[in-house]
Amino acid sequence: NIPLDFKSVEEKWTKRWSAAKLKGASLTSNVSDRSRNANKYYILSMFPYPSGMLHMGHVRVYTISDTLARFRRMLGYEVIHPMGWDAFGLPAENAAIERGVSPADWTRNNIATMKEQMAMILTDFDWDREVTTCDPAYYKWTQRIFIDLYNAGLAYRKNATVNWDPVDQTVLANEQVDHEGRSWRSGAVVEKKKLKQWFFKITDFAEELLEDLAKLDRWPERVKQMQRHWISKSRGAEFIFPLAQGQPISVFTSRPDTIYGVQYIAISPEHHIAIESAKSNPDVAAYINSLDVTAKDHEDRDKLGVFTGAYAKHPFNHSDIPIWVSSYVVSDYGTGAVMGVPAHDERDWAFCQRNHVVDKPKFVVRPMQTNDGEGTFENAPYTGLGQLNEASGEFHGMTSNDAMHAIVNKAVKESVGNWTTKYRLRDWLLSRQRYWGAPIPMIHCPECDVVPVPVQDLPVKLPKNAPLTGKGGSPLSQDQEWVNCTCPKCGGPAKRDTDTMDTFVDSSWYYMRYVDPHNRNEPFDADKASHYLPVDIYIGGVEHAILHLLYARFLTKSLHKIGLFDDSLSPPKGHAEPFTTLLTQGMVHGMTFKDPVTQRFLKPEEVEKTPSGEPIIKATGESPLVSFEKMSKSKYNGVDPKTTIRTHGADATRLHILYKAPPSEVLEWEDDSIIGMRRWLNRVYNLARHAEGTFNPTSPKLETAQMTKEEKDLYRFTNLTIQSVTKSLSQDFGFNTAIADLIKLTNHIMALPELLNIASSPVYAHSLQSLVTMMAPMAPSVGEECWELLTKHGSTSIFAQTWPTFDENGIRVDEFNCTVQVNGKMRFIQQTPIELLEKGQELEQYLKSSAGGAKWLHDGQNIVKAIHVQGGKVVNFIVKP
Ligand code: ANZ
Ligand code: ZN
Repeated sequence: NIPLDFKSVEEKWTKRWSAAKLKGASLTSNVSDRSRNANKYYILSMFPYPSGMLHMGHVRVYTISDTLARFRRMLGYEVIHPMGWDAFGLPAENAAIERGVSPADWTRNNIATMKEQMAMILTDFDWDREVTTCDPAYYKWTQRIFIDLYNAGLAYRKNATVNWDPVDQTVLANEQVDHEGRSWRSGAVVEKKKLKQWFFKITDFAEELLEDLAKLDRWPERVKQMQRHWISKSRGAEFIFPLAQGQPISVFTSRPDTIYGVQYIAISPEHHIAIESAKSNPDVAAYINSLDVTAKDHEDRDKLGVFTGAYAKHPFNHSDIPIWVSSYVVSDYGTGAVMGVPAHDERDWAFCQRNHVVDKPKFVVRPMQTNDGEGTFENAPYTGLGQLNEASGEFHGMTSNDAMHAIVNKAVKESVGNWTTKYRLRDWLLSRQRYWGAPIPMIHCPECDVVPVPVQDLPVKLPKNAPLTGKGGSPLSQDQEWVNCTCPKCGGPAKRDTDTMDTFVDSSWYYMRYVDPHNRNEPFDADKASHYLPVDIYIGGVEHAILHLLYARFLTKSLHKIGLFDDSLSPPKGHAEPFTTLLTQGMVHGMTFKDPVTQRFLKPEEVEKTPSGEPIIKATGESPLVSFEKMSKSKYNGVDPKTTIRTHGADATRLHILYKAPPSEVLEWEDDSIIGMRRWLNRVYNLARHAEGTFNPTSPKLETAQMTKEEKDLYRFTNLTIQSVTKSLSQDFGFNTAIADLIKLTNHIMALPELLNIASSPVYAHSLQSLVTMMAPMAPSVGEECWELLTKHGSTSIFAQTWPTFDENGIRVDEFNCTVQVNGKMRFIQQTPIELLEKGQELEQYLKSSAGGAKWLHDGQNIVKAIHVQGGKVVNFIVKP
C-alpha cells in the first residue's frame, strides 16, 4: 500500500479544473449536454460578508452546498451553484475610520483572500455568476428595485421615533434590537430619536407571509415558528370612545368581554391627542420630554404615566373615563391606545397601582367555578376567561366567549366598534446614516418634495470623498458637491437623500441577480427568473431565521406582485416564495479546556496528552475540564481551517465535516477524528491503484444469472449502498450515513477473497466504479485521482460521469419453489430463499412459519419428522394424529 499524497493530488486537480474551466468548462461538457433538457436545481449557500477570514462555519456550509451541487450535476440536473459577497456594511466603514483604508479597497482585498480560501476547500462555485453587492453594477439594481417599490406604493417616508445606536451612530430596524433593547451589532443600549426615514411596507404582506409559511413544508419548524411569532397575528375588537370634543379615541383589545371593566384609557406619547394635550398641559409636556432623557432605563419609564385632565365616554354606559398618557402603550401597535382594565390585565393593574389611577379595580369577569379573584389592589388581577358578573348589565351570566360575541354585536349595531385583526409586524425601516451602503436614490426638492432619481441616471454612486468619522450622522451629507443636484422634475436646485440602505436590502434579492448576473438592462430577465426560481435548497445559519429570511420572502412577494417575474412557470405554481427547502446548519464548536481550580480557559499549548490520549495540564499535571463550545478568541478553542487543510488535506476535512454530525446539529470539532477519514481515503485510493490497468468501465446494470455467489453478494451489497447513499444525499441530507455506507462498501470489497481478479469480473469493476463515483462529490480531488487511475490517463472527469443507478434486480435474493407435503399429500408451495436449500432444520423452521405452514403445520400438531427429497425441493412432514 502506498500512502496517498493528498497535497499533490489536491494541487494537481485544482490546476486541472481551473485550466479546464478556462477552456470553457470542457471538463464537464457532457454534463451540460446531458442537462440541456433536464430539470434545474438551484443550490444556494448564504453569501458571506467579506471579513477576510473564512472560519469553520463557512467551511461547513460550503462543503454541504458543494457536495450537493456535484451530486445533483451527476444526477443529470441543470445545477446552478453561485457565490457572491454581501459586501456593504459597517466593518468596512469602521476599518476605514480606524485605519484610514478605503472601504472599497478593504472589501476588495478581503474578497480576494476569501476566494482563495474557498478554493482551498475545493468548492466548485459558478464564479461566472458572482455578484458583489457594493459593486455599482449590482447596487444600481438595488436602487432600481427601491424605485420600483416606491412607485408601487411599497416604499414611503415618515417621521418616526427610531432606534438609534449611539455607538454605531445609526438607526436600527426593530429586528436589529434584542429583547433587552440592545443593538444586535454593537451591543449598545438603543436610544430613541425622531427622524424622517424610509420604510418598506412589509406589513402589506403580513397575512401572506404568515399564511404561506404553511406551504413551506421543507423548512425547519423552528424557523417557521420564529417567523410566526415575529409577525404575530392577533384577533380582537376595536372600540370607539367619544370625547367631549374632537376625534374619538379608538382602542384595540383582545378582551371585548371586559368592556365594562374599563377604568381609564391610556394612549401612547406619540398619539395625536397626547401631542395636542402637551401643548396646553405642562405635566403632559414634562412627561413626554422626560422620555427622551430617560430613554435608557426602559423598565422604569414604562411604568409611569400622566393624566391629561381629559375624559372620554364609555361607548355603552357613557360614564367618564380618564385619559392617561404612558409609554407602556406602543405607538405603532393596534391603534396606539388601550382601554385600561386593571382588574383583568397585569400591566393595567401595575400601572394603576403605581400611578394611583383609581382606588379599586372593577372586576367584571369571575372564574367559572369560584368567587376568587375579586378584591383590592393587594390581590392580583384575574386574567383568565370566565363568567361575567352583574357589573356587565345585560351580559351578566354569559361566559367570556359568548359575551365577546354579544358585546361586539352590540358595538356593531351601535356603530361603536367591530372585530379586527392586528399584526405585531412593523414596516421595515431601511434608512441608515452610514456611508458604506447603497445610496437611497431619491432627490428632495423644495418645490416638488420627494422625486425618484430617473432610472437612466442610476446608479447613484457613492461619493469618494465623504469624510468617515463615525460621528454625527450621514457621512454623505458632508459632501456638498455630491448632495447638491438638480430636481429631475422642475429643474430647480435640489438635494440628494444622504442616507444609505440597510444592507439587508442588498441581501434580500441577490439570489435573483444570480440567475442573470450580467444583465445591463434590468435586475434580471423575467424568463430566467421564472426558470431558475425558486431556489431549491438554501443553506445557512439559523441566526437569519427572522431578519434575512423574512425580508427575502417579502421582496420575492413584492417583486412578484409588481410583475418583475412570473413564478407560474416553475412549480409549485403561484408560490411566490424564494426558497423551497431550507437547511439551517448547526454551529461548529471547538474543544475547550478549563482549569478546574482557577476556572481559567487554557490555551492548547498549556495542555498535553498522556500516552493513553488523556489531556492533562502541563503546569499542574491535573486533568482539565473539557467541553465543546462556540469558538471564540477568549476561550482559545478556535480552529483555523487553513491549518486543518494543510495538515489533513481538503478532502479529509470535508469528509470529517460531513461525517461528524448531521448538518443541522452542532458539530464538535476534534482534529483527532479526521484521521479516520484519511484512512478511508487511503484505502479507496489503494483499491483504485490495484485495479489500475486492468479496470474496464462497466454498464450500470449487470446480468445476475452468470454470477458466482460472491459476485452476487457484492452486486447486492453495492446496489443496496447505491440505494441508500442516493436517498441520503437527495432526501434527508444524511451525509454521515452516506459516508458510513460507503465505508462499509469499501470494507466489503477489501474482504473479498480474490482482490486481484478484477479484469475478469465486471461485478468487481461495477462496485469499485460505484464506490469512487459516490465518494467524489464529498471528496472531489481523491475521487478524480482514483477515477484517473481506473480509467487511465486522458479520460474525462469523474464529475462528467452519471451517478450510479440502482438495480432492483441486483438486490433480489434468489428463491426456489419448495413443495410441501403433509403425510405424503401435497399441501402448498412456498417461495424460499436459495440459501435455505439443503439446510434441513432451518428450512423446516422457515416452512413452518410461512402462511401455508400456519394452516397445515400449526403448533398443536405433532410433527414426528420431515423427509427431504431432491435436496430439499420437496419436504414431506410426517404428522401423528
Ligand atoms: C383590554 C384588555 C383587558 C386587554 C384584558 C387585555 C386583557 P395582543 O393579544 O398581543 O394583540 N394593547 C393593545 N394595543 C396596545 C398597544 N399599542 N400597546 C400596548 N398594549 C396594547 O394584545 C392585545 C392587548 O394588548 C389588548 O387587549 C390591550 O389590552 C393591549 F383583561 O385590552 B387589552
Ligand atoms: Zn422640483
